Parts: sequence; C-alpha cells; structure tokens
Amino acid sequence: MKKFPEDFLWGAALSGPQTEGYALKEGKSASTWDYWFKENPEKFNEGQGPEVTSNLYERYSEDCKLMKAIGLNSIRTSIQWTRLLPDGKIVNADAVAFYRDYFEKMKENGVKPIINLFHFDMPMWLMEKGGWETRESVDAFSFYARTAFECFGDLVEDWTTFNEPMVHIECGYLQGFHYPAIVDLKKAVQVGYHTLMAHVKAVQEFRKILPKGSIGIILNVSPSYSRSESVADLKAKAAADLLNIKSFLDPVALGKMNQELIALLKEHDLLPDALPEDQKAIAENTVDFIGLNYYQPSRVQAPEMAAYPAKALEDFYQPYDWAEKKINPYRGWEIYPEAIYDVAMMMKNDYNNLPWYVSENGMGIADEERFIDDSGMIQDDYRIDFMKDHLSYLHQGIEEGSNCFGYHAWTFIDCWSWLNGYRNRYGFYRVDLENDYKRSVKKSGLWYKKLSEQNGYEA
Ligand code: BGP
Repeated sequence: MKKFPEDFLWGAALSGPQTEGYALKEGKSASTWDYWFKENPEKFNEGQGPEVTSNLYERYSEDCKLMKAIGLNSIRTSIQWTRLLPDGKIVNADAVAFYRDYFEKMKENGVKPIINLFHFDMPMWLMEKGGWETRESVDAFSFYARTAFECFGDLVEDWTTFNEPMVHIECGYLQGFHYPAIVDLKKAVQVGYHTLMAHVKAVQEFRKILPKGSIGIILNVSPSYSRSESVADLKAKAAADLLNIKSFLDPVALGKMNQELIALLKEHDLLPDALPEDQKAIAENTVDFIGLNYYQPSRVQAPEMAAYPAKALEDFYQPYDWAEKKINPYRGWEIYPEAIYDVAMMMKNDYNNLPWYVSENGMGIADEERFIDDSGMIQDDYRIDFMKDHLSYLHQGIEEGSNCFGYHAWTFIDCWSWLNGYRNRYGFYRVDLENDYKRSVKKSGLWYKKLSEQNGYEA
C-alpha cells in the first residue's frame, strides 16, 4: 500500500466561471468570457458559452453532498470578481449570500474550501480600461481581494490569488486564444508583471485582514526537457524554465525576481515598467504555500531561426517532437508522470522545501460517452491509471522529503472549458447536458473515494 502523509488533502479543483453558470444574473456583470461569447460565439466549441456551464449556481447544495460522496476532503474553486463586485466598487449582496452558503455547505460536508480569486475571468469594465496592461489593474485587484477576505474570511482559511497566470498571459497576449487576443511579447511581459504585483498586493492585504490564514498562488508547471545536451538546446531549456516557471515562482516563493530572467529580458529590451517600491513589496509578501498544476511536460529545442531581439516565445525556444512520447489519444497531450517527481524535487531543492500541493492533474477525454457501459456508468479506467501513475511519482518525491500536502484532481464534475466548451471531459461525475445537467458518478469517482479513505492505494 502506498500511504500518503497524515491529513493529506484529497480533493479536486474547479473554478467559478467554469461551473456556476447564472452568468449576468443576480447582479453579475460581464467578464471577458461573457463578452467574447456574445460577440464571437463561433469561436466556442459547439457554440457552448459561459451562461450555464455546469449549472452549479442552482445545484451547489446537491453538489456539496456529491463531493463528500466520493471522499473529497477539500475543493479549490474561485469567486467570480464580476459577481462579487459587478462594477468594481459596490459589493453584490446576492453574491455574498451565494458564496457564503456554498462554502458553508462544503464545510457541513467535511470539505475544506480553498478559495481562489482569479481564474482567467477579467471584468469587462476593467478590460475596457486596458486590463492587466495598466497599473490601475493592480489596485483594482487588491481592492477585490480585500473585499473577498472581508466577506468570507470567517469561513475560509486557505486562499489563492491566481490560477495559472502564465495562461492568461500566453493565451491572451501571445497566442491570440483568449480575449483580447493580442500577439505582442512586450505587452505580455507587462501584463505578467502587473499580474505579479496584483498578487503581491493581495498578499499584503491578506496579512492585515486574516493574519491567521494562509495564502498561496496556483501556477502551471510544464517542466521542460531539452532535445539534447548541446549548448544551444540547454540554453533554450533554461529560457523556457525562466520564462514559464521561475518568472512567478521565484518572486512569490523566494521574495525576489530571478536575476537571470531580468538579464534575459533586458538583453531583449523587454523589461516591464515597474515602481521603485515594488521590490520591497515582493520581498515582504511571499506566500505560505504553492499550488502546482501539472498536465504535461514541455519538450524544447533551440530555435532554428530566431529574431533578435526576440519578438515571440519561439525566439527563445521551440517545441520538440520527442519520438518516444506517450500521448493521451483523446486530448493530444503528452502523458509523462515522471515529471511530477521532478517538480517535487524542484520544490525541495530550489524553493526551500516550501509546502506545496498538486492543485490540478487530470486526463481530458473527448466524446467520453463512448465509455458508458450497460449500467450507464462511464468506465474511465484510463483516468484511474493516469492518476495512479502520477501519484506513484508524487509518492516517491514525498518519500524523498518533498513537502507536498495534497493532490487535487481536475476535476470534480465535468466543466465548461473556455473555447473548448464541453469537448474535453475531466470530471469524477459526468454532467449530462442533454438531460437537465444530471450528475452521475464515473468509475474513477468510486476509486477516488477509496483512495481518500485509505489515504493511499495498493501499489
Ligand atoms: C487548466 C485550467 C482549467 C482547465 C484545464 C483543462 O489549465 O486551469 O481551467 O481548463 O486546464 O483544460 P482543457 O479543458 O483545455 O483540456
């Protein structure tokens, strides 16, 4: 039996915009997602938008019981900024009532809420003023954070500021996938810097308002593996890790910007505008813990042709198609559980063994209904195998001293996923969109219950 440390968190991650639905109802204002869907519904898989998603707003009482039923002892979800503060200033009483009841119901069912503040859902009123490109966004976010701590701090002890800041930067400002779909490396760096400062200011507020609570951030880690040991490939790998991992992890965990990253940005004339007092604020507001989302590694090689100074990430490193890679055929992502061990060792060796947890890990499946058996249950053995493989490398990392306190799967119930709509299903519960959003447990949900009860699994 592979046993995990006492009080290990066995849970799942969610986000407000991907589950709640009830968009633009009960006072909620538009986020970039509500706006973009209205303007360009054709960009979204099968025209599935953010209005209903998993209909959790109406079903959260039932859902909290379902969390308990599969042994979840914790859930991370997010508050929607546009629900709590529709105009950025005045608190929406309906939102407070909804979230308070939701978090209370979780607790009644033995589920610890870990509450995140931002999961790609920029308010439209702020985006119209420039969003993360402007320094104003830092103050707006810190006001929102303070408001959330004041409204829910008596119910929630554990908080996170952002989910995967690199994703809103890359998808929104480098790849054109998310609104505002700009492709501009210099702007992307500035957006990243303001996001970092918004996080830092939120931590500063947190220490004043909830000194006994703990606060962290959720970062996506795709550790990079280089094509070869050549100087050029290793340089590409180093750049990928600096830009994608150390850019946030160093300041939030160690209280200082990574100097190699600063040198790289300077060399390419990409340094962001900063205020003189920022360094001090970064140093004084490190986190209590880190959440790391891991899905797949990043395979990199030196660019064949690179603009100088760099104009795009591809001028620093390029993807490399490793011939031996194992692919999830239903999502196209590489499956490489070994990386979780490398992540665990990175936290131990490079980040002072700061407490951390796996805040998302899971397997997305397109057309998952093909795996429904005669009893009506999805037989998702592929998901169980995926998680077991990752847990075994995580276990090894913990045995070797990495300070990991939990594992959260993505996700509890099938969720709406941005432009992908409901294409890729990840839940322990299936959500039947054709049948009044009915939830039904998948085989993996029953397996997870046992895992949580035993605090481990038969190896
Ligand atoms: C993570 C996000 C989640 C979720 C997940 C699955 O990066 O934090 O919000 O979307 O990825 O992604 P997808 O549905 O695109 O497979």
